[in-house]
Amino acid sequence: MASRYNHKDVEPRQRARWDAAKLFAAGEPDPKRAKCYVLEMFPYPSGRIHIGHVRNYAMGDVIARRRRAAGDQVLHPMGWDAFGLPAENAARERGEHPDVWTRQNIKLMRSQLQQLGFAIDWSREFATCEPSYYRHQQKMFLDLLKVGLVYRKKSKVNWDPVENTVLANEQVVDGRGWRSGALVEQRFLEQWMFQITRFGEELVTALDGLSGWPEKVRIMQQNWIGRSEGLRFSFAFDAATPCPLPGPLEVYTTRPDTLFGASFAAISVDHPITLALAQTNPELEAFAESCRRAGTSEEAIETQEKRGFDTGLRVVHPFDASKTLPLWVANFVLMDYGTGAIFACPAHDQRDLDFARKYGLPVLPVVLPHGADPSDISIGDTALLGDGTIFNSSFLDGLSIGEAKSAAIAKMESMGRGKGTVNFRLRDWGVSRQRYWGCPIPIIHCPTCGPVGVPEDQLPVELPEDVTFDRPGNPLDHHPRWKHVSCPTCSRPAVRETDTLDTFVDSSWYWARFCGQPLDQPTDLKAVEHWLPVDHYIGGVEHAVLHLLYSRFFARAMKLVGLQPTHEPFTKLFTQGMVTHATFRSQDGRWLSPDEVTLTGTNATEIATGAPAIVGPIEKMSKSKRNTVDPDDIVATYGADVARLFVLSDSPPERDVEWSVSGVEGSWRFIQKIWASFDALPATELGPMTTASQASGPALDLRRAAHKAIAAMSLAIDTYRFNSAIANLHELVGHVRRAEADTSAMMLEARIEALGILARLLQPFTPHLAEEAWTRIGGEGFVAVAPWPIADESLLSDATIMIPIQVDGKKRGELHVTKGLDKAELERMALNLPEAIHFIAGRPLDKVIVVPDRIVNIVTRGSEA
Ligand code: ANZ
Ligand code: ZN
Repeated sequence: MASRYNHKDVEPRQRARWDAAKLFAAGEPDPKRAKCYVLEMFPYPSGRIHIGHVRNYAMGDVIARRRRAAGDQVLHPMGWDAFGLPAENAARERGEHPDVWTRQNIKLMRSQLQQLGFAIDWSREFATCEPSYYRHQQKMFLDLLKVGLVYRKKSKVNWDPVENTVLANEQVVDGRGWRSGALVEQRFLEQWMFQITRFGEELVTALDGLSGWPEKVRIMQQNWIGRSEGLRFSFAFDAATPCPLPGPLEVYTTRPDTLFGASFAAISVDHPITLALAQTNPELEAFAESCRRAGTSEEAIETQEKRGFDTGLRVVHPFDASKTLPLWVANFVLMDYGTGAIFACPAHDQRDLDFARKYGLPVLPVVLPHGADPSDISIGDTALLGDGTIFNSSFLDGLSIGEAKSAAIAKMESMGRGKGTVNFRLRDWGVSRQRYWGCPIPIIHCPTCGPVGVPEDQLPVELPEDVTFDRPGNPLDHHPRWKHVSCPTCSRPAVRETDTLDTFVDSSWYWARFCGQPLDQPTDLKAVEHWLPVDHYIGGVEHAVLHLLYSRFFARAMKLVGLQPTHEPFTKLFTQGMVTHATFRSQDGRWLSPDEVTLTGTNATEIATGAPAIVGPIEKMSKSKRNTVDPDDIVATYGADVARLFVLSDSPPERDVEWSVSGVEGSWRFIQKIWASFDALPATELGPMTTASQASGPALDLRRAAHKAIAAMSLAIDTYRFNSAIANLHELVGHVRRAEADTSAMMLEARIEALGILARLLQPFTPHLAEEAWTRIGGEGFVAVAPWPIADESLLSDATIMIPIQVDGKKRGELHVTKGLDKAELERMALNLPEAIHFIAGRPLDKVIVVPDRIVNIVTRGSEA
């Protein structure tokens, strides 16, 4: 009698077995085994898990489970990125203490994750808001301070007026706070800085070695770091128009080859010379002020119209003393890039050209496009950006752009006027935040001694619990007692630093702490030596710049102070797509959740009112658009295995997957079908580790299908093609079911072998079902730790291979055939291939060269191939 698969019974029972056996504890480092550290970006405990989390952790879990079964020692931990603003907002809005709010969320989300059956070593769980974690972060801060990687600087900062805090440049998106969306203001504040630029060069060059990272992420990192090679040189001021400040004007350029095309020089509205001139020039002051109001961040500037102000000063061309250039103040020159001053060559730079056209400044081309005639080069509104040969440029004439750059730099250096330099867009990382719910910065400010590190034996500096959120600003600052202490050096009254660390710091090194958690040190040296780097790191592409860059910085900084051994923390990186869902709106614009509408064809009706509803685009699930699904509901209705299977089916994992009820039901039916294939096995003495080596005919076909599934799925999982792996599962299950009609002993043997393989292949995807199935067919212990099946090569031999088909030595098509086909057969197929017929184009054949399993080359008469 066939039994229906009941997830409500199976899933909790199997999880209880795993827990009792502590199956997923990583254990002490075992140098005799291969290790595999699988990590998904740890969650922020915002409330409940969403379906995107399910997809993220399901991917990591598939890898972790497969590697464990393959014999690796696997570390697959979980923790909580628990500091951050939403906790403080909850405190402000609901009067709940951030700590209480955070812990409640963690508790709920932990139980949700556990329900999904992830093979996680929960014994290593921690939250970054625990003093037992952040004390080590404070110690590291002091360690890095000693080696100069932490320093203090008064600097212009991005101020988020809604969050009342400083933002890193990376956290400003299009001139707005990345979280609040508020327009960012510029302020001057004392800041604690991490000197990420010390590793600027290395952070770029090491990208080449990160072959396990998506190309697009490497490019994003590279652009962010923005390494450029160029020249710093100085303009002397024309004696007729002396500068109010002493010294020449220093500029930075990446195009010294275009120097003879210079038409003006320009400085930032915040340049010291601008500030000096503005003191006596109210018109300039007004101009500068209006530019500042429009925003001086890179993003703000890119979108603004170019505006300028002629200072009336002139500078002398460094290569031609007879020529002077006007000096402008321009809104597109950034103060904190290069030197805050440039020379402009409008012919070969669009920004410069726009500016020159607007203010009637000269445009002189100096790069002649290949093949162009110097006499009819004219430039309209589009700058010439392409390659070419230098002309109109005295000693640079005739050189390529690259050669001219080198020659101009050499000349400038020999004149003692400049130096070839490397410049980075990357800025040091300001980490001070005026917030309560973050890691306290372990510094005491003494009026006599200045900033003093909190002595190590007094760490951690814990957050006070009794804080109030009834007024804006930092509760640590308002606290009546917390900040008042005595100076560790001179014992006089002093105050604590009340800024806390940017929460990106917390997530920059947690991967090292998971390896081992000694009480008195940030890392366990033996454990980090064993486990690091992380072998598979999985998470959202939204972290492609900030979080990954900061982690790469921290790896280097920690290595420098001897806390862990690796430069690059993550060997392989996988960025997964999102889970999307249809959206609907009522006629009056209310968002409707998908279960509030019925769909007939492409027409939607709001169930409650019977009125037609508007079908919106398919979008990332979000609460505001009401198109979310709650993983708890899915688990309750269909089971954890269905949820896991669905989020990995259908779409390649780097792409978005669209949630649909029919899709989920499809996964549910598949699970029923899988169970039926196990349940249909008649009683047998044979176990799931059987090898049906005597099989022939259809039984051999089944064996082949099973072993091909092993090979295909192993590869698919190892290359993050989880959807293909699931497609392989479908094929194998189909084959097993079709074989059920054959009740011969030989087939029964092949079937038990196939089912034994199937249970082990299912294990990473639908672990509860796999465990139940394993037991059903007489498997011992846990399928979760049963050895990963190994494909028998001899059974793969009829696997299809690709054979390139050439016509006269050029590849024109391919044949996908079973291995081992003979010459005659291959020749016949190749000659019948439409692409081959097309390229033979009716010519008589000279010969057909066939190398079985490798290639077919069709040679026509008269050709040389
Ligand atoms: C002259 C020139 C001629 C330039 C030309 C470009 C093209 P990257 O590659 O991003 O490093 N620049 C330098 N400092 C600047 C600042 N503070 N604000 C705005 N622009 C600045 O960019 C370097 C180029 O950007 C430099 O090379 C400079 O313009 C400009 F045909 O110098 B160039
Ligand atoms: Zn002191």
